Amino acid sequence: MTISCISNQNIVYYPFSQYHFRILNSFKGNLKGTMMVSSLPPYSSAFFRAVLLALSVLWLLPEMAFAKHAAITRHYKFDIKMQNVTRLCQTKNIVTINGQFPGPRIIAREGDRLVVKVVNHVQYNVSLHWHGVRQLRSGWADGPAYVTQCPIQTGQSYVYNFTVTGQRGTLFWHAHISWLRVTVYGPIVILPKRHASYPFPQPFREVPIIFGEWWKADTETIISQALQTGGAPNISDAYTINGLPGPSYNCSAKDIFKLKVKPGKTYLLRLINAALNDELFFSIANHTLTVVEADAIYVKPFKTQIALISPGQTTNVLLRAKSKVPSTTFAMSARPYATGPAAFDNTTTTGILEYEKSSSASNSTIKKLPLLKAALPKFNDSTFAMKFNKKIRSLASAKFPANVPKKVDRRFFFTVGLGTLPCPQNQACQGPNNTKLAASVNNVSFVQPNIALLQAHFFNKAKGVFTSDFPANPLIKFNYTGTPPRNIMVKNDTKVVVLPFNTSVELVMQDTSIIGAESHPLHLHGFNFFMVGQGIGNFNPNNDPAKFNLVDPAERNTVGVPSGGWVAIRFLADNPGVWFMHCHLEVHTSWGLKMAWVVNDGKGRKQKLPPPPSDLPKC
Ligand SMILES: *[C@@H]1O[C@H](CO)[C@@H](O)[C@H](O)[C@H]1NC(C)=O
Ligand SMILES: *[C@@H]1O[C@H](CO)[C@@H](O)[C@H](O)[C@H]1NC(C)=O
Ligand SMILES: *[C@@H]1O[C@H](CO)[C@@H](O)[C@H](O)[C@H]1NC(C)=O
Ligand SMILES: *[C@@H]1O[C@H](CO)[C@@H](O)[C@H](O)[C@H]1NC(C)=O
Ligand SMILES: *[C@@H]1O[C@H](CO)[C@@H](O)[C@H](O)[C@H]1NC(C)=O
Ligand SMILES: *[C@@H]1O[C@H](CO)[C@@H](O)[C@H](O)[C@H]1NC(C)=O
Ligand SMILES: *[C@@H]1O[C@H](CO)[C@@H](O)[C@H](O)[C@H]1NC(C)=O
Ligand SMILES: *[C@@H]1O[C@H](CO)[C@@H](O)[C@H](O)[C@H]1NC(C)=O
Ligand SMILES: *[C@@H]1O[C@H](CO)[C@@H](O)[C@H](O)[C@H]1NC(C)=O
Ligand SMILES: *[C@@H]1O[C@H](CO)[C@@H](O)[C@H](O)[C@H]1NC(C)=O
Ligand SMILES: *[C@@H]1O[C@H](CO)[C@@H](O)[C@H](O)[C@H]1NC(C)=O
Ligand SMILES: *[C@@H]1O[C@H](CO)[C@@H](O)[C@H](O)[C@H]1NC(C)=O
Ligand SMILES: [Cu+2]
Repeated sequence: MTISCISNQNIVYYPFSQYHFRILNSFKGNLKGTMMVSSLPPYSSAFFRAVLLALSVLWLLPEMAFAKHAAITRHYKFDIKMQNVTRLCQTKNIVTINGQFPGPRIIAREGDRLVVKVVNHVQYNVSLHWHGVRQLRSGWADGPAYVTQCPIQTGQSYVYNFTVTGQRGTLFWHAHISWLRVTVYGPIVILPKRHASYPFPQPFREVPIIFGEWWKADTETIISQALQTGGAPNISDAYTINGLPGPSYNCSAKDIFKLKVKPGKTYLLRLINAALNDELFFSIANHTLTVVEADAIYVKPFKTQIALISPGQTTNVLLRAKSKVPSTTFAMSARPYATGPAAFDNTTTTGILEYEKSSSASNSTIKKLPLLKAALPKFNDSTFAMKFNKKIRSLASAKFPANVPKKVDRRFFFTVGLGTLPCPQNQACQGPNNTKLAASVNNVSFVQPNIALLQAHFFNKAKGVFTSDFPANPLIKFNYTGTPPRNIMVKNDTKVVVLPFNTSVELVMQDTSIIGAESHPLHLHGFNFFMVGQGIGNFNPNNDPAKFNLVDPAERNTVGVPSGGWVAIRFLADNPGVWFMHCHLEVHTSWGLKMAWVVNDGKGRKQKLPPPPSDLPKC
């Protein structure tokens, strides 16, 4: 059953709006596609009640007829267009979807098909990635430019068509070319199947909290300047919560995200880190968060005052409002967890949590309430980071098992970190010792090809595009977390690892101290993996595997390789295609900290990648 509709995205992200899922909560079991409304006035609940009423009547019949097999197709139309947006006293023309910043919210239930028609009206080449969606046998819809598709060029369009299988929670979508994701991003909300409930108490409201990063200058200029000079790109001017920097920045008194809560109620905050280059600590003053989900997988609930969330990660937390209306408001703040050698944006973004007074209260009394500050760890608190990441465990229940691969077919050991490239002749470079800064995996700094790897693979035209000899181990062994070797030059190349279908993979990723140890949030496309182990210093293949957690490890798509340490992951290569793996600090991806896994077709009918859709963009 297909429903054609366009979503009602305009209620989101208004300064002072609550950005609540009123739609979801009003619809309850009756969520059906999205609404045929393209442009709405700023938030008006009366208006929405009217629309919802109309829609629920409209959908009453199909709802009953299809109650048994609930999976449906949801259509979205994404127009990529420029929009003037003012932040920090400056107006900037940014790339957006449908003129919205942050972009529209995608809502689906587990099992639904999503069909997103993307039309590019801007001067840039663009592709979109549905971050964390497994894309089972739908690799053509994954989106990283020159990996699974050529970019959508100006004036062209592409339909992303995929189902959401075996996932529920929060993910997000973002541009996947150059640095355009700085403004091109939005939430993906995956609800449980109809009549399925959460493995935690049903929240009263659900609220996406997307962290972003804002530059006053043009970010495409910033990254191309940096790649030219070989130096580090200019740092951002602010972080944002749902696109709003908040009161700690100049000119931002009106650009504050406010969350209004009712006393005694429980809220589900869907945290998403869409910042380009910074892992973030997040805390709400005088409130405790209960983590219930990470990367669209339920986790064993645990309480914490502070959450750590890396770019590319999503985390659902429950927030229980105090039972009585307090006489203060509470800061919801985020600032970076930073371990690297480079300068970073050390500012703090703040939203405000305030309690709704019973009906008669006026605006002015709320405004006068003092704001309680949130306490956050030191920027380089790696002890907190390690502890927090250890607490994230799969539910590993009968209903939500942790299917950790127990046997391993192939083992890989990858170093991840920085390095240098020689400075072109007749140029001065800003990297160490007149070099260009670079980054690599096993000393291979990935060079983007001119056509998509997946096309080259599918049509047997790899020659001249990529080679299949990506090293399974570092070519030169050294004390990865000790004194770096004399030669820290990387080699740039386009190499992949080829895996037979259903290979069970164990991968240890080891940070290096070259130029500086640093935490790297590594993101794998096409799979969830289990984080079976982590540690500080060099991975020890004799002692460390015995300590691996094969019972209830976190199942994720993005994991922080600890600064000066290692992480071990396992995944089953059960999805044919070409799957990108890269650091989700965009600057490191730009420098080459990326590679790809080619997973061949299996023998079975349902183990093969179908041919590309006819509208797949051409290079
Ligand atoms: C943005 O502002 C500039 C300068 O005021 C204007 O020329 C341009 O048309 C605006 N663009 C959009 C998309 O509104
Ligand atoms: C999406 O993919 C499904 C399965 O391949 C196909 O049946 C459907 O026609 C596609 N829809 C569009 C709009 O391309
Ligand atoms: C980056 O910062 C440098 C030094 O402050 C400045 O000269 C340059 O113009 C900045 N680049 C951009 C694109 O703003
Ligand atoms: C904020 O504005 C004040 C006064 O104009 C200025 O001194 C200060 O440098 C500004 N701060 C930032 C972060 O721009
Ligand atoms: C909130 O503040 C109250 C009063 O100071 C204190 O008793 C309580 O422990 C605090 N709770 C949290 C979660 O910080
Ligand atoms: C942020 O960095 C600047 C420049 O290095 C420094 O002057 C400032 O004290 C730092 N602020 C914080 C909160 O650490
Ligand atoms: C509260 O503020 C809104 C706009 O910010 C205004 O429309 C409304 O009249 C105010 N209500 C009271 C009771 O002051
Ligand atoms: C963390 O930063 C502080 C300065 O803010 C420094 O004194 C300390 O050595 C750093 N710790 C680590 C582990 O780098
Ligand atoms: C830069 O050169 C100096 C002297 O040759 C050397 O000691 C240092 O290790 C080099 N640094 C890097 C990052 O290559
Ligand atoms: C690696 O270097 C670190 C830091 O100097 C040192 O503590 C450690 O013992 C070294 N490890 C090995 C295996 O040599
Ligand atoms: C690869 O490295 C060489 C220097 O070794 C450099 O000249 C070339 O521009 C690099 N290519 C890319 C695409 O980065
Ligand atoms: C856009 O992509 C096409 C195909 O790869 C390429 O030929 C063209 O140079 C790109 N244009 C820009 C502005 O990057
Ligand atoms: Cu990195």
